[in-house]
Amino acid sequence: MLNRRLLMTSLGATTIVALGPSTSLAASIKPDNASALLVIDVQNCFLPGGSLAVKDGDQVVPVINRIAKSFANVVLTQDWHTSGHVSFATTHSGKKPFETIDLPYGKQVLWPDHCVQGTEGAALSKDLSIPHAGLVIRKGSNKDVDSYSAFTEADGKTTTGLAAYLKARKVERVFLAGLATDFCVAWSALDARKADFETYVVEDACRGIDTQGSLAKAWADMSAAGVKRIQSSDIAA
Ligand code: VGL
Ligand code: ZN
Repeated sequence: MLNRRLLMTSLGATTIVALGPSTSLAASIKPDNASALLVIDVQNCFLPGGSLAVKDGDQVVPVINRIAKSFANVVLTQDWHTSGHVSFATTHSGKKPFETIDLPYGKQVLWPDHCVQGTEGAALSKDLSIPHAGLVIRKGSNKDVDSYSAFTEADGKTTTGLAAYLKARKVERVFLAGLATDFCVAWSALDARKADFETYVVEDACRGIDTQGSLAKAWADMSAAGVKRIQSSDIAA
């Protein structure tokens, strides 16, 4: 869609007229009390220098700090694994990170050890500045089941309670930001749709891992599920 209209003169010269703020699409979304920001896994392990570092992962932090000011409801998540977690390559002899295995609940990508409960790597970035966040959800704590999603574990049935919490708070719309776009952000966004929330992913407030085409697939899956892809500049301060 165009956010600016072009007016052409009949003499072939072109005049570009930028119409006033009322016609601009910039900052067109104003979060209200029925909106919540979900800040996914902005943890040291996923930041530069971490064991499962997402490229440019640290660049999401100032963007998230800025947009969080527009939300009365903010939920933070932490990936929170046991040592020897089923998603770690080191748990499976002969397996390397980024290989996949079949588990009772489906295909599992194997990862470097990351976000072990209580470790510095599992801590939220010290540069996150969202003092008004109301809830921290920890997920992936079941040794035998991964949980990319903030809503439902990878078995497809065990809930974290997040949907019920949001509904009890009368939230109807969720906005997702954080790491990684193609895993925990995407799975959370898809589950948000399943729970009937209007769902937005703030693209420039996320970064992806992108292994084996995962980033393009995640955007395609999210689009098919009705997830809206927006930029932080679409959100009014
Ligand atoms: C994540 C891989 C493994 C994520 C968590 O936060 O996207 N990715 N565990
Ligand atoms: Zn994990």
